[in-house]
Amino acid sequence: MLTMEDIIRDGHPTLRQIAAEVPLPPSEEDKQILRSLLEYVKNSQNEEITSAYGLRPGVGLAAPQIDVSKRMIAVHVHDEKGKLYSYGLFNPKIVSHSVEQAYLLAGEGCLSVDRAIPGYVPRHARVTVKGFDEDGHEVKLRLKGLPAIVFQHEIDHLNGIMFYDLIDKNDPYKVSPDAIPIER
Ligand code: K2U
Ligand code: NI
Repeated sequence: MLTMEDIIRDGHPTLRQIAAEVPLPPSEEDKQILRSLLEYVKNSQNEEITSAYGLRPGVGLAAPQIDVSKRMIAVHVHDEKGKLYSYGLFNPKIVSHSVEQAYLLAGEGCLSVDRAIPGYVPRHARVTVKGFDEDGHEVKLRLKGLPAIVFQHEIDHLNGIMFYDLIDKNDPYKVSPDAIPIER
């Protein structure tokens, strides 16, 4: 199982690379990596496992964060109505998005960043994501709220973007007036 020792930290060059497309149908190795990412996120939301292994809780994880520069992400998060979004995706892509923006009121963190960075991270309020599941079948997701934020954070990792890149340096709490605040 993956632990925090497998997660590379800010400053590691892999976090700034553009990750490579995963050839489909996926190899057994790539399927195993995808499964390990989702397993980490699920484990990190289990009190017993997090305390036994010292995991930082998370709702998503991208392959570059374990020093694998391939386009794979895992998300395991509930929306405000309690609906679970649990996905491991190859080659995820935002195919359309709202003009309207949204941001996490609590700001964002990152398992690869060991310090708190204050400020709002403006993101698309709604996104449509296409990707491929571990069997190589296409998945199309229409997302809003916290799941939309999480998928954008993870897809950013595939493009070498860290959440703090998106915080306004001059006014970290600046957001457009019609941006939607989201509780975690
Ligand atoms: O990619 C990662 O580093 C995992 C992040 C993902 C994330 C952070 C902020 C906003 C959206 C996604 C971890 O989940 S950070 C911990 C966390 C836990 C619950 C809600 C938000 C963030
Ligand atoms: Ni992150």
